[in-house]
Amino acid sequence: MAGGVGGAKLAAGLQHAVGDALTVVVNTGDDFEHLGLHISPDLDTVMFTLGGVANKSQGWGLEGETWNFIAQLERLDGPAWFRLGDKDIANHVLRTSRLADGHSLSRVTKELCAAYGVRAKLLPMSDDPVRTIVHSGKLAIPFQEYFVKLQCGPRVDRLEFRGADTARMNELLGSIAPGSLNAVVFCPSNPYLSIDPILSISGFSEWLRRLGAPVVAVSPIVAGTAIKGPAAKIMRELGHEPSAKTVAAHYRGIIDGLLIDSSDSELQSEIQALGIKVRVTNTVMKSDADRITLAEESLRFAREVAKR
Ligand code: FO1
Repeated sequence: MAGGVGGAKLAAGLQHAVGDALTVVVNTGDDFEHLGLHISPDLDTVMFTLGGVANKSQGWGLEGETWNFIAQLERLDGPAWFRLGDKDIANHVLRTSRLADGHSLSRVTKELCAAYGVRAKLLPMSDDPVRTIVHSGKLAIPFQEYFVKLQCGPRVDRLEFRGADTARMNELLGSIAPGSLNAVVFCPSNPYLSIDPILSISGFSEWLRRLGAPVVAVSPIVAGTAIKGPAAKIMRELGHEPSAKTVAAHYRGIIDGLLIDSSDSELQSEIQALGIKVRVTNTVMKSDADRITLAEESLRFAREVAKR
């Protein structure tokens, strides 16, 4: 299960490890309509990363991008705050057009993934709309305005996943037979912004339990901070201490094991006291090799957890 950048990196490592045996359930709470285009940022980040064409330094969008469209949009006083690269626009236009033809987001994702040579199966968490809304004081801020326009500035009082109560789980998940998976891995994405929207879909947690597969998560918090993004800031704003222990407590009852970074090894016993098994390893992925090593470590850990 994955959201944006951190999740996509481990998903790429898992794809290297198990190829087309991998299914990635991707958050769509970041999706929004912009300039008449349906934009699915996390699906694109995972797809580009698994297709080997992601802009690694930026964390989103395509490598080798040009920006003629957004420069012209700026000249026209259009909403250039959400930067759309010239090649990236082809992606959004095609997705929007296929959706308008009545195809599902899953179908469109499958077509785009084939075009980008992605071997894993990417599944939007739902084909129905779910939108993350950030409640800050009296404001209800649509996610991309919070994340990009406001640079994650506003204090998060509450997160709403609008539509989650009526959204149906991706129906393709129903075709995964209980007992058929070696592991479920929560990639090191933001627990609140990327994993919770997926878990909020009615029926998802029950489906996960019925699968009977060991569920392990990789902590996105290392030494009290997030590698990238607002996870630590949101933890503090929601009244928690930013640490791998908070991640463990957040996933308690859903995960069987948590992989934490060596720099957090002193948290191992506290987390085990929560009834969650712990693996201490390097969870910071600086290279492709790191992604593969962490992926293989996660799968080994899941097998161990399953045996106990
Ligand atoms: N993130 C930004 O911080 N600034 C941007 O201008 C921006 C543009 C953008 C365009 C397409 C796309 O798929 C993602 C984009 N992102 C941008 C990332 C996006 O905000 C994602 O929601 C985050 O990566 C969080 O998942």
